[in-house]
Amino acid sequence: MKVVTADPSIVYIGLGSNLERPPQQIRKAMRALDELPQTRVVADSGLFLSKPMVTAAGQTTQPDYYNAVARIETRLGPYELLDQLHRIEHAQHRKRMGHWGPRTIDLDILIYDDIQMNDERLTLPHAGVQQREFVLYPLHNIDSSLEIPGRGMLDDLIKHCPQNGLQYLGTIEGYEQ
Ligand code: A4P
Ligand code: MG
Repeated sequence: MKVVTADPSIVYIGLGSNLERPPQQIRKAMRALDELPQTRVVADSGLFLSKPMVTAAGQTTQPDYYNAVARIETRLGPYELLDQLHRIEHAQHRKRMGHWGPRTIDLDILIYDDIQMNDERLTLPHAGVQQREFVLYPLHNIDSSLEIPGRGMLDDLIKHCPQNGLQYLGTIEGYEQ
């Protein structure tokens, strides 16, 4: 009998934290991603410091965020992967103070192969990727020639996305804090 092993999917995960020693939260989540079944981290963006997004209500009183992006290869399907991300979030005692509020760790599926979909559990690519400097610039560190399915070429999207004070801090493992 022939065993057929499909190629793994290429997926980009966004990591964000602004509570309880964020660089350590990012480091821990990155390691947890690499330990997921049938999954490995093949590249990361390094660590970035970013200003919190301003909500429609104009609320900005929360700490700055630490952000990073990981490129993973996985044989988990999109929903299986989403469940695993929620498991990692819970393991890191995620507290969520409202939509867009401060959090110990937030893991979003930014891009999953070339899938474009929108249902009650999952929007792919993640809604808003093309406006977020803390997503586009880290993605650019991994692959400057990337195309975001249905949204455009990363190079073009970045031209219309101000850095808004985004700072590159160096490698995730090397950053002291
Ligand atoms: N969901 C749908 N699509 C996806 C996807 N592609 N990846 C659903 C992950 N989840 C997805 O998410 C709520 C629901 O979205 C999930 O149950 C899932 O089924 P959540 O993470 O539980 O809630 P949330 O994080 O409060 O909402 P959301 O919309 O994910 O918020 P965002 O967009 O992640 O924004 N400022 C800076 N500088 N850096 C940040 O990282 N992050 C946020 C959170 C706000 N401001 C920020 C940052
Ligand atoms: Mg989220």
